[in-house]
Amino acid sequence: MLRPQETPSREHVRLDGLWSFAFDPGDRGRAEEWWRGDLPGASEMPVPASYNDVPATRDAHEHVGDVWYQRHVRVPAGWEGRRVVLRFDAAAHRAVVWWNDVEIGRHEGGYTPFECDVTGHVRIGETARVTVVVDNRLDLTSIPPGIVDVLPDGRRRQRYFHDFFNYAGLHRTVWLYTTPRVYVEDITVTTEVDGADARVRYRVDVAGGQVAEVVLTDADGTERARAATAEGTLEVADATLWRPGHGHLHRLAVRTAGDDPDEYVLPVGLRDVRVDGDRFLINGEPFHFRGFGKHEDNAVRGKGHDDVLMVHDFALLDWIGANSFRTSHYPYAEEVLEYADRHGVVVIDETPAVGLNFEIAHTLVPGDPEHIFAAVDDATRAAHLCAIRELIARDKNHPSVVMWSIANEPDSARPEARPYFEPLVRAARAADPSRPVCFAQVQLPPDRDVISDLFDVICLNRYNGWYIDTGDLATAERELETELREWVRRHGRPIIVTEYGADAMAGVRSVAAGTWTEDYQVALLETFHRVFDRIDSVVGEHVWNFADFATGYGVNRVDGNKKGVFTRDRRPKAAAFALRRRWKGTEGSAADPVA
Ligand code: BDP
Repeated sequence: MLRPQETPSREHVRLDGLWSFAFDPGDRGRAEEWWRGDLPGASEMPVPASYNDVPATRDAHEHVGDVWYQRHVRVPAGWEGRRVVLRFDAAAHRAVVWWNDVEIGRHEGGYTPFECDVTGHVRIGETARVTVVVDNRLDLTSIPPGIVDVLPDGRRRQRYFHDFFNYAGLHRTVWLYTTPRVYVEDITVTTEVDGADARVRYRVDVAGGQVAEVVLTDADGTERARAATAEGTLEVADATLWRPGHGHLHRLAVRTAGDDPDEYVLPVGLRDVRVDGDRFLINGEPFHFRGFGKHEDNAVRGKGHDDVLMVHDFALLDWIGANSFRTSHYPYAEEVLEYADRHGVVVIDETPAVGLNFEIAHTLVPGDPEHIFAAVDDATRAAHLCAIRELIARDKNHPSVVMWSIANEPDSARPEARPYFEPLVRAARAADPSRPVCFAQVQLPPDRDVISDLFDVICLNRYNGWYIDTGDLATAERELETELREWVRRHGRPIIVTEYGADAMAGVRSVAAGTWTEDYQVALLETFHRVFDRIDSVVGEHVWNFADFATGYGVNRVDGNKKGVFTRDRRPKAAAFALRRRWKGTEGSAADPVA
């Protein structure tokens, strides 16, 4: 799915800003058809943002159900005769959209975009009313899953099995954009590197017409290859490659035939990715992942995309010497991937399939199904499949993305996990044969896990010294090493430890390095690093987490999860300097933090 862009044939208007907004705790809006007029009792709500923490009430923070967004839109006069599209980069988690009185689209899945073609509804020069209802409920058919309880007093309470707050709303940009009637619908590129040369296989889907030309240029605009077919291979001799740390991008300009041609320009990174034995290769060279599992999370705006925070986070990744991150636990805003493409940051791209596991959730109540695979059904699997396909459809052309993670910590000990995952892995490979596929596995030894052999890379989330052998790093070190060696013996594949870490309250220090201190967090990370350095098959270390983040309430959470090496407002804890020392070889010093 192509992201809107401005070219000689395409224009767009961003519909970001303040929208009219109403909570709908009594579920009246759909029955009373609120889209037909102004929203009753409306307030104002910024887009993009999560709505939860903006109004400063507990009811807003904990709202479960529908909310309504509305604004008026004027279609520019110059768009007469064009195709007009309304696009939502994200609506968490289910949305229905109306253009004046007409329903024009609906979508499920809070982290991938959807579009509504409004060409037939648009009257140029007139102002239209756009209304969106967004439902944040997670149930056993949604990805991620959850359960909504209705309490004796009639209130709803949302339970879910993942460890981050269920922020909701219009988290990303809303666009109105135009194309010619014959338009470039999709482009798919895969790239291969062969010594100094590279190859770009491409396919262009044109709606209602033909491709006229496809031109590949270098970053400085020099033409490197050209074709006039919808599908083909472009050879680039002596190519400048995209590589970690060097986000060199070529451009693939596509033009359709006819007297009203559409033009689209896709950034392309020439690189390839392969797993060979226990190595993870980018352009044939072993790559070692250094970085984090992150979250889209910030004070007040929740999961609302924010360029300021994004650029700052990338600056901190650079400062600390990270070369990669995982989009735990859902697809991030496309701006993030584009930035990673331009700056050579490597990404493991994850679906929102987090919490397919009742064993670690501790939120079950009597009457709940015994395990996750007894609870989910074909609808859940269809939603999961759709999440995989939409992720790949959106992100397949990003050179920064080197692997798909199709789930985080599913209950991979249950025999039922295998028939559940087999078709999903197949679907991921069918959608993109060019990238390895993984999932992040929760603390289960290899003899208890029933699905890891289906995947290309063993990705392990490990909490030795924290949830297991709490406070005892000597035992943690021994058991972690024994377990990792067992994975090497059984699978012989590359291992990335996709999560390891400890909660640390910023400012709490102790010479005894007790749990929750900054000192214990440092000691735990160093313990893991000693083990990693003794095992060649460990090709990656992603600390959990980059920054502290909001969670639901819990007796082991103090105003959220504190495993960040930065605080929620991005101040470094001691662990940040320790990591910088390891990853950059530079003494991190509070007195000289930017050196
Ligand atoms: C892992 C999850 C992650 C949690 C983390 C933790 O993958 O989402 O936040 O544990 O407990 O199990 O901090």
